[in-house]
Amino acid sequence: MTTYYPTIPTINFEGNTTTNKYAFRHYNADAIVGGKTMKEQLRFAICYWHTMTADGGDPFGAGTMVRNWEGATPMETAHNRVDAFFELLTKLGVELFCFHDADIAPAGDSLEEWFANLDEITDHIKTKMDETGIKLLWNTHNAFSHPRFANGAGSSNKAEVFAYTAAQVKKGIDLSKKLNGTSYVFWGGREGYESLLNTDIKFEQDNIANLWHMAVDYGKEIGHLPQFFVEPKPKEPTTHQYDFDAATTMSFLQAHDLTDYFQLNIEANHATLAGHTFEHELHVARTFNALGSIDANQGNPILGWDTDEFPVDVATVTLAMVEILENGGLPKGGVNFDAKVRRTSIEMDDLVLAHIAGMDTFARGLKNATALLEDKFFENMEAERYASWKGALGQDIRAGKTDLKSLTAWALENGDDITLESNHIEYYQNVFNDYLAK
Ligand code: XLS
Ligand code: NI
Ligand code: NI
Repeated sequence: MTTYYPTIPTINFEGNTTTNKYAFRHYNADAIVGGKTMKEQLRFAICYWHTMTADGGDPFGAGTMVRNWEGATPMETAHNRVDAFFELLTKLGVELFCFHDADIAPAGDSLEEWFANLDEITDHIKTKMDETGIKLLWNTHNAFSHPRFANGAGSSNKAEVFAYTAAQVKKGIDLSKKLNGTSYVFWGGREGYESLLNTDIKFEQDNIANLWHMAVDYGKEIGHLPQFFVEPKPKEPTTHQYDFDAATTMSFLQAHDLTDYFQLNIEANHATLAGHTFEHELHVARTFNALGSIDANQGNPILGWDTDEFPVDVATVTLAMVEILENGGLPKGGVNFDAKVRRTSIEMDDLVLAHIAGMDTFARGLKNATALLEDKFFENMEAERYASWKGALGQDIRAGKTDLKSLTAWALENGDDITLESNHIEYYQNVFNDYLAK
């Protein structure tokens, strides 16, 4: 059988003193951390788009990547990619994957031809899944690249584009059923607007909600209802995206009666584009019981766009893992590397090395977060900070036993004697750093 990675062995755990670059330094799949294996805790997934179809091209220049799966026809390339993808997953020991319809099969000359190509390629994918035990975490539709989506998809000004998108969503759910996918993602793409001079926000948002309800209804009808996720992003490609951040998206889901079927897929780089931290977005999602999955990557603070770099920042990933552990894991989701190698990382083995880096960083984050939680780092600090709420006044307020009149009476008698204690935040930041060094 052809191998696309002839020089790459199966990647094993060797510890951080190893000099073998094709080894995990921290990720030890079967080691127990926090009561479960690292594999169960982290649920790694690899995405098809960056790993199999990105070529390193950017707005200033052509692709740079050297890839060995190009075939004589687009379909031959698509088939080769399936084999190369499953070889990569297997060698890294990653058991979940994600894709867009547009990533896996060429669009051909008509929608009918595209659907036929998708059927053929997913037959191939299914064979590989059966052979390896690798599972589909989520799939999605690409309703943003083709020129027809210039004005959005579900939010388009043209009903015809809405109908075309609906056909892609139906096909996506059919493929999810065929491959027994756990979840299905709606990322906004161009669902947003560039100018209010010509936009009716309520009209467009109602149409998006209508599309999502159709997806739920169709899933029920065919007896395959994946967990739906929305992936918030504040901008890019449109100036104002409707799913700006976790809080905005939750209010949209609540307003349109969709919270029973939709959770959030939080991407690190989208969080920072929204002016938040990754952990903030995860925490907000969690407070709504809606933290479903994550797109693991990181942005570059010096650049203001979605650079989708592999996650290597141990401090951020530690805080993200705290949120994931406090969420009870990501049972319908996973840690999906929505990340691409840099334009200068042109060799095939960079795909391997980049995923090793991301997996090791999350393994470190998991170990650090588990230690922080076991030591009650946050619990103790918060207990101290919120101590006054344990007193008689705080308990009465929380229990709903007070009103503005009774609290005014309290304030008139005692309010001039309020004293504040220090947060000692620098001390806690210093202690937090100890956990990163372990
Ligand atoms: C783009 C998004 C996209 C989604 C899937 O910024 O991250 O890749 O994850 O459509
Ligand atoms: Ni993403
Ligand atoms: Ni993104």
